[in-house]
Amino acid sequence: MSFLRRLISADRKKAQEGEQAKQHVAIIGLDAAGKTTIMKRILRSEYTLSKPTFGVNIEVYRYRTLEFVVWDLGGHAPIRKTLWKKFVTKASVIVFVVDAADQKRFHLAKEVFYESLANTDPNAPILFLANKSDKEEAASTLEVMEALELHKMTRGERPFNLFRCSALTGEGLFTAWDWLVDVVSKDSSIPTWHVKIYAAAIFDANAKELDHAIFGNPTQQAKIANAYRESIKETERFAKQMRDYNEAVTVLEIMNDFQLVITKNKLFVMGILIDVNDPVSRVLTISSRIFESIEMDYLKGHQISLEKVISNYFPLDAIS
Ligand code: G3D
Repeated sequence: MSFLRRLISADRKKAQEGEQAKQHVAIIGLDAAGKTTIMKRILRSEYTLSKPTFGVNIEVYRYRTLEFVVWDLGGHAPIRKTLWKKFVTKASVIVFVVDAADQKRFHLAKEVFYESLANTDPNAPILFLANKSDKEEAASTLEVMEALELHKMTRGERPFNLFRCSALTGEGLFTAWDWLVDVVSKDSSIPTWHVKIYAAAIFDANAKELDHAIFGNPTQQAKIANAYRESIKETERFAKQMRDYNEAVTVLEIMNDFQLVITKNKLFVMGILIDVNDPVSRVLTISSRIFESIEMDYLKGHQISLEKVISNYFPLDAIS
Protein backbone atom coordinates (compact mmCIF):
# COMPACT_ATOMS: atom_id res chain seq x y z
CA MET A 1 0.00 0.00 0.00
CA SER A 2 1.31 3.38 -0.89
CA PHE A 3 0.29 4.76 2.53
CA LEU A 4 2.65 2.34 4.16
CA ARG A 5 5.43 2.89 1.71
CA ARG A 6 5.20 6.60 2.28
CA LEU A 7 5.38 6.07 6.01
CA ILE A 8 8.44 3.90 5.46
CA SER A 9 10.07 6.53 3.31
CA ALA A 10 9.65 8.94 6.21
CA ASP A 11 11.67 6.41 8.19
CA ARG A 12 14.45 6.41 5.70
CA LYS A 13 14.93 10.11 6.19
CA LYS A 14 15.21 9.54 9.90
CA ALA A 15 17.69 6.73 9.32
CA GLN A 16 19.85 9.10 7.36
CA GLU A 17 19.75 11.43 10.32
CA GLY A 18 21.03 8.57 12.47
CA GLU A 19 17.80 7.64 14.19
CA GLN A 20 16.36 4.15 14.29
CA ALA A 21 14.52 3.47 11.07
CA LYS A 22 11.30 2.21 12.53
CA GLN A 23 7.92 3.87 12.86
CA HIS A 24 5.66 2.95 15.72
CA VAL A 25 1.99 3.65 15.25
CA ALA A 26 -0.37 3.34 18.21
CA ILE A 27 -3.99 2.59 17.34
CA ILE A 28 -6.03 3.27 20.45
CA GLY A 29 -9.63 3.61 21.52
CA LEU A 30 -12.27 1.83 23.58
CA ASP A 31 -12.94 -1.84 22.92
CA ALA A 32 -15.13 -2.52 19.87
CA ALA A 33 -14.48 0.95 18.39
CA GLY A 34 -13.27 -0.80 15.22
CA LYS A 35 -9.48 -0.63 15.61
CA THR A 36 -8.74 -4.15 14.38
CA THR A 37 -11.12 -3.81 11.46
CA ILE A 38 -9.45 -0.53 10.45
CA MET A 39 -5.98 -2.04 10.68
CA LYS A 40 -6.91 -5.00 8.54
CA ARG A 41 -8.53 -2.74 6.00
CA ILE A 42 -5.44 -0.55 5.74
CA LEU A 43 -2.91 -3.36 5.82
CA ARG A 44 -4.94 -5.96 3.92
CA SER A 45 -2.98 -9.22 3.88
CA GLU A 46 0.44 -7.65 3.82
CA TYR A 47 1.18 -7.70 7.53
CA THR A 48 2.34 -10.24 10.02
CA LEU A 49 0.40 -10.39 13.23
CA SER A 50 2.63 -11.16 16.16
CA LYS A 51 0.72 -12.54 19.09
CA PRO A 52 2.28 -11.01 22.16
CA THR A 53 3.36 -13.35 24.89
CA PHE A 54 2.46 -11.07 27.78
CA GLY A 55 -0.83 -12.82 28.26
CA VAL A 56 -2.74 -9.64 27.52
CA ASN A 57 -4.64 -8.72 24.47
CA ILE A 58 -2.47 -6.32 22.51
CA GLU A 59 -2.32 -6.75 18.76
CA VAL A 60 0.97 -5.96 17.10
CA TYR A 61 1.00 -5.80 13.30
CA ARG A 62 4.22 -5.52 11.37
CA TYR A 63 4.69 -4.34 7.85
CA ARG A 64 8.34 -3.98 6.86
CA THR A 65 9.73 -1.34 9.23
CA LEU A 66 6.32 -0.27 10.50
CA GLU A 67 4.94 -1.52 13.75
CA PHE A 68 1.28 -0.99 14.59
CA VAL A 69 0.22 -1.59 18.15
CA VAL A 70 -3.51 -1.90 18.65
CA TRP A 71 -4.62 -1.26 22.17
CA ASP A 72 -8.00 -1.14 23.96
CA LEU A 73 -8.16 1.77 26.36
CA GLY A 74 -10.07 1.63 29.62
CA GLY A 75 -10.36 -0.94 32.37
CA HIS A 76 -6.78 -2.17 32.35
CA ALA A 77 -5.04 -4.29 34.92
CA PRO A 78 -1.83 -2.62 36.21
CA ILE A 79 0.39 -4.85 34.07
CA ARG A 80 -1.40 -3.66 30.97
CA LYS A 81 -0.94 -0.05 32.01
CA THR A 82 2.81 -0.55 32.34
CA LEU A 83 3.03 -2.23 28.97
CA TRP A 84 0.88 0.43 27.42
CA LYS A 85 3.27 3.15 28.51
CA LYS A 86 6.13 1.24 26.95
CA PHE A 87 4.38 1.23 23.59
CA VAL A 88 2.72 4.60 23.54
CA THR A 89 5.72 6.65 24.58
CA LYS A 90 7.66 5.48 21.55
CA ALA A 91 4.76 5.90 19.11
CA SER A 92 5.53 8.52 16.48
CA VAL A 93 1.97 8.44 15.21
CA ILE A 94 -1.26 8.02 17.15
CA VAL A 95 -4.60 6.98 15.76
CA PHE A 96 -7.52 7.34 18.14
CA VAL A 97 -10.64 5.46 17.09
CA VAL A 98 -14.10 6.34 18.42
CA ASP A 99 -17.26 4.43 17.66
CA ALA A 100 -19.39 7.33 16.40
CA ALA A 101 -22.53 5.29 16.98
CA ASP A 102 -21.73 4.54 20.62
CA GLN A 103 -22.73 7.92 21.99
CA LYS A 104 -23.28 6.54 25.49
CA ARG A 105 -19.54 5.96 25.80
CA PHE A 106 -18.31 9.25 24.31
CA HIS A 107 -17.62 10.55 27.78
CA LEU A 108 -15.54 7.51 28.70
CA ALA A 109 -13.70 7.69 25.36
CA LYS A 110 -12.82 11.32 26.09
CA GLU A 111 -11.57 10.52 29.59
CA VAL A 112 -9.32 7.65 28.56
CA PHE A 113 -8.03 9.63 25.62
CA TYR A 114 -6.84 12.60 27.68
CA GLU A 115 -5.46 10.24 30.29
CA SER A 116 -3.30 8.45 27.73
CA LEU A 117 -2.28 11.66 25.98
CA ALA A 118 0.02 12.47 28.88
CA ASN A 119 2.24 9.49 27.99
CA THR A 120 2.62 10.31 24.33
CA ASP A 121 5.36 12.13 22.46
CA PRO A 122 4.07 15.75 22.39
CA ASN A 123 5.00 16.05 18.71
CA ALA A 124 3.35 12.83 17.54
CA PRO A 125 0.47 13.67 15.20
CA ILE A 126 -2.94 12.36 16.14
CA LEU A 127 -5.54 11.15 13.72
CA PHE A 128 -9.02 10.86 15.23
CA LEU A 129 -11.28 8.47 13.42
CA ALA A 130 -15.02 8.72 14.09
CA ASN A 131 -15.71 5.21 12.89
CA LYS A 132 -18.92 3.36 11.94
CA SER A 133 -20.28 6.32 9.97
CA ASP A 134 -22.30 3.80 7.97
CA LYS A 135 -24.61 3.37 10.97
CA GLU A 136 -27.71 5.52 11.07
CA GLU A 137 -27.23 6.52 14.67
CA ALA A 138 -23.60 7.66 14.11
CA ALA A 139 -22.87 11.16 15.41
CA SER A 140 -21.73 13.91 13.05
CA THR A 141 -18.12 15.12 12.89
CA LEU A 142 -19.08 18.19 14.89
CA GLU A 143 -20.80 16.15 17.59
CA VAL A 144 -17.74 13.92 17.96
CA MET A 145 -15.45 16.95 18.09
CA GLU A 146 -17.54 18.48 20.82
CA ALA A 147 -17.84 15.23 22.76
CA LEU A 148 -14.06 14.76 22.73
CA GLU A 149 -13.52 18.47 23.43
CA LEU A 150 -11.09 18.66 20.55
CA HIS A 151 -10.84 22.43 20.86
CA LYS A 152 -8.37 21.64 23.65
CA MET A 153 -6.04 20.14 21.06
CA THR A 154 -5.69 23.44 19.24
CA ARG A 155 -3.70 24.78 22.18
CA GLY A 156 -0.76 22.53 21.44
CA GLU A 157 1.63 22.38 18.52
CA ARG A 158 0.96 18.83 17.49
CA PRO A 159 -0.87 18.19 14.22
CA PHE A 160 -4.26 16.55 14.60
CA ASN A 161 -7.32 15.99 12.50
CA LEU A 162 -10.66 14.24 12.76
CA PHE A 163 -12.30 12.26 9.99
CA ARG A 164 -15.59 10.42 9.92
CA CYS A 165 -15.14 6.99 8.42
CA SER A 166 -16.43 3.48 8.11
CA ALA A 167 -14.06 0.56 8.34
CA LEU A 168 -16.85 -1.54 6.91
CA THR A 169 -17.28 0.34 3.62
CA GLY A 170 -13.93 2.17 3.57
CA GLU A 171 -15.62 5.56 3.29
CA GLY A 172 -13.48 8.37 4.66
CA LEU A 173 -10.77 5.98 5.81
CA PHE A 174 -8.33 6.43 2.97
CA THR A 175 -8.62 10.21 2.91
CA ALA A 176 -7.83 10.14 6.61
CA TRP A 177 -4.72 8.00 6.06
CA ASP A 178 -3.62 10.27 3.25
CA TRP A 179 -3.69 13.15 5.70
CA LEU A 180 -1.75 11.22 8.30
CA VAL A 181 0.94 10.02 5.94
CA ASP A 182 1.39 13.51 4.50
CA VAL A 183 1.82 14.92 7.97
CA VAL A 184 4.28 12.24 9.02
CA SER A 185 6.35 12.17 5.88
CA LYS A 186 6.26 15.93 5.28
CA ASP A 187 7.51 14.92 1.89
CA SER A 188 7.15 17.75 -0.57
CA SER A 189 8.08 15.43 -3.44
CA ILE A 190 4.74 13.67 -2.96
CA PRO A 191 2.29 15.25 -5.36
CA THR A 192 -0.66 16.69 -3.52
CA TRP A 193 -2.78 17.79 -6.39
CA HIS A 194 -2.80 15.94 -9.69
CA VAL A 195 -2.53 12.18 -10.04
CA LYS A 196 -1.52 10.04 -12.99
CA ILE A 197 -4.51 8.10 -14.22
CA TYR A 198 -3.43 5.08 -16.26
CA ALA A 199 -6.79 3.45 -16.68
CA ALA A 200 -10.35 3.42 -15.38
CA ALA A 201 -13.30 1.07 -15.56
CA ILE A 202 -16.91 1.62 -14.58
CA PHE A 203 -19.58 -0.91 -13.68
CA ASP A 204 -23.25 -0.56 -12.84
CA ALA A 205 -24.61 -1.46 -9.42
CA ASN A 206 -25.12 -5.04 -10.61
CA ALA A 207 -21.44 -5.42 -11.49
CA LYS A 208 -22.01 -5.20 -15.24
CA GLU A 209 -19.25 -3.32 -17.06
CA LEU A 210 -20.42 -0.06 -18.64
CA ASP A 211 -17.18 1.31 -20.03
CA HIS A 212 -13.43 1.46 -19.57
CA ALA A 213 -10.65 3.77 -20.66
CA ILE A 214 -6.91 3.30 -20.93
CA PHE A 215 -4.63 6.29 -21.03
CA GLY A 216 -1.12 6.20 -22.41
CA ASN A 217 -0.39 3.39 -24.79
CA PRO A 218 -0.94 -0.04 -23.26
CA THR A 219 -0.07 -1.98 -26.39
CA GLN A 220 3.47 -0.72 -26.00
CA GLN A 221 3.49 -0.94 -22.25
CA ALA A 222 2.77 -4.50 -21.23
CA LYS A 223 3.00 -3.53 -17.58
CA ILE A 224 0.14 -1.05 -17.75
CA ALA A 225 -1.90 -3.53 -19.76
CA ASN A 226 -1.42 -6.21 -17.09
CA ALA A 227 -2.22 -3.79 -14.29
CA TYR A 228 -5.29 -2.72 -16.19
CA ARG A 229 -6.52 -6.32 -16.55
CA GLU A 230 -6.04 -6.91 -12.86
CA SER A 231 -7.87 -3.65 -12.10
CA ILE A 232 -10.90 -4.74 -14.10
CA LYS A 233 -11.04 -8.03 -12.19
CA GLU A 234 -10.64 -6.33 -8.80
CA THR A 235 -13.23 -3.65 -9.58
CA GLU A 236 -15.75 -6.27 -10.66
CA ARG A 237 -15.05 -8.33 -7.53
CA PHE A 238 -15.54 -5.27 -5.31
CA ALA A 239 -18.76 -4.39 -7.16
CA LYS A 240 -20.13 -7.83 -6.34
CA GLN A 241 -18.87 -7.81 -2.76
CA MET A 242 -20.36 -4.39 -2.00
CA ARG A 243 -23.62 -4.83 -3.91
CA ASP A 244 -25.67 -4.15 -0.77
CA TYR A 245 -23.95 -0.85 0.07
CA ASN A 246 -24.72 2.54 -1.42
CA GLU A 247 -21.29 3.96 -0.68
CA ALA A 248 -17.99 2.11 -0.44
CA VAL A 249 -14.29 2.68 -1.10
CA THR A 250 -11.18 0.58 -1.18
CA VAL A 251 -7.57 1.02 -2.26
CA LEU A 252 -5.50 -1.89 -3.57
CA GLU A 253 -1.90 -2.03 -4.58
CA ILE A 254 -1.48 -3.47 -8.06
CA MET A 255 1.82 -4.94 -9.26
CA ASN A 256 3.98 -2.81 -6.91
CA ASP A 257 3.89 0.34 -9.05
CA PHE A 258 0.20 1.13 -9.15
CA GLN A 259 -2.73 1.53 -6.88
CA LEU A 260 -6.35 1.02 -7.71
CA VAL A 261 -8.90 3.26 -6.04
CA ILE A 262 -12.39 1.77 -6.23
CA THR A 263 -15.40 3.87 -5.29
CA LYS A 264 -19.03 2.94 -5.25
CA ASN A 265 -22.21 5.00 -5.09
CA LYS A 266 -25.83 3.95 -5.58
CA LEU A 267 -25.53 3.58 -9.35
CA PHE A 268 -21.90 2.94 -10.19
CA VAL A 269 -18.70 1.25 -9.16
CA MET A 270 -15.53 2.69 -10.64
CA GLY A 271 -11.90 1.65 -10.41
CA ILE A 272 -9.21 4.20 -11.23
CA LEU A 273 -5.63 3.02 -11.67
CA ILE A 274 -3.03 5.55 -10.58
CA ASP A 275 0.62 5.70 -9.60
CA VAL A 276 1.46 4.05 -6.30
CA ASN A 277 2.68 7.35 -4.83
CA ASP A 278 -0.31 9.44 -5.86
CA PRO A 279 -2.68 10.89 -3.24
CA VAL A 280 -5.84 8.84 -2.94
CA SER A 281 -7.94 11.79 -1.81
CA ARG A 282 -7.58 13.44 -5.21
CA VAL A 283 -9.06 10.33 -6.85
CA LEU A 284 -12.00 10.37 -4.47
CA THR A 285 -12.78 13.92 -5.63
CA ILE A 286 -12.39 12.88 -9.25
CA SER A 287 -14.67 9.87 -8.81
CA SER A 288 -17.52 11.78 -7.23
CA ARG A 289 -17.30 14.41 -9.98
CA ILE A 290 -17.42 11.70 -12.66
CA PHE A 291 -20.40 10.04 -11.01
CA GLU A 292 -22.24 13.37 -10.95
CA SER A 293 -21.50 14.13 -14.57
CA ILE A 294 -22.54 10.78 -16.02
CA GLU A 295 -25.60 10.11 -13.90
CA MET A 296 -28.07 11.92 -16.14
CA ASP A 297 -26.82 10.25 -19.33
CA TYR A 298 -26.87 6.87 -17.67
CA LEU A 299 -30.43 7.28 -16.38
CA LYS A 300 -31.55 8.34 -19.86
CA GLY A 301 -29.97 5.16 -21.24
CA HIS A 302 -27.18 6.96 -23.15
CA GLN A 303 -23.77 5.44 -23.72
CA ILE A 304 -21.14 6.57 -21.18
CA SER A 305 -17.66 7.53 -22.29
CA LEU A 306 -15.20 7.46 -19.40
CA GLU A 307 -12.38 8.57 -21.64
CA LYS A 308 -14.31 11.66 -22.67
CA VAL A 309 -15.37 12.57 -19.13
CA ILE A 310 -11.89 12.14 -17.69
CA SER A 311 -10.16 14.00 -20.54
CA ASN A 312 -12.71 16.82 -20.39
CA TYR A 313 -12.80 17.35 -16.65
CA PHE A 314 -9.37 16.18 -15.57
CA PRO A 315 -7.01 16.66 -18.51
CA LEU A 316 -3.99 17.08 -16.26
CA ASP A 317 -4.64 13.84 -14.41
CA ALA A 318 -4.96 11.57 -17.42
CA ILE A 319 -1.52 10.50 -18.64
CA SER A 320 -1.00 10.95 -22.35
P1 G3D B 1 -11.73 -3.20 18.31
O1 G3D B 1 -10.54 -3.79 17.61
O2 G3D B 1 -11.63 -1.72 18.45
O3 G3D B 1 -12.06 -3.86 19.59
P2 G3D B 1 -13.18 -4.42 16.15
O4 G3D B 1 -12.99 -3.40 17.36
O5 G3D B 1 -12.38 -4.01 14.98
O6 G3D B 1 -13.02 -5.80 16.66
O7 G3D B 1 -14.72 -4.14 15.80
C1 G3D B 1 -15.76 -4.37 16.73
C2 G3D B 1 -17.05 -4.66 15.97
O8 G3D B 1 -17.43 -3.50 15.22
C3 G3D B 1 -16.91 -5.78 14.95
O9 G3D B 1 -18.17 -6.45 14.89
C4 G3D B 1 -16.69 -5.05 13.63
O10 G3D B 1 -17.10 -5.78 12.50
C5 G3D B 1 -17.58 -3.84 13.84
N1 G3D B 1 -17.14 -2.69 13.05
C6 G3D B 1 -15.89 -2.19 12.95
N2 G3D B 1 -15.87 -1.11 12.15
C7 G3D B 1 -17.15 -0.93 11.72
C8 G3D B 1 -17.78 0.04 10.86
O11 G3D B 1 -17.17 0.96 10.30
N3 G3D B 1 -19.13 -0.08 10.68
C9 G3D B 1 -19.85 -1.08 11.26
N4 G3D B 1 -21.17 -1.10 11.03
N5 G3D B 1 -19.29 -2.00 12.08
C10 G3D B 1 -17.96 -1.94 12.30
P3 G3D B 1 -18.37 -7.93 15.43
O12 G3D B 1 -19.82 -8.18 15.18
O13 G3D B 1 -17.45 -8.77 14.61
O14 G3D B 1 -18.01 -7.87 16.86
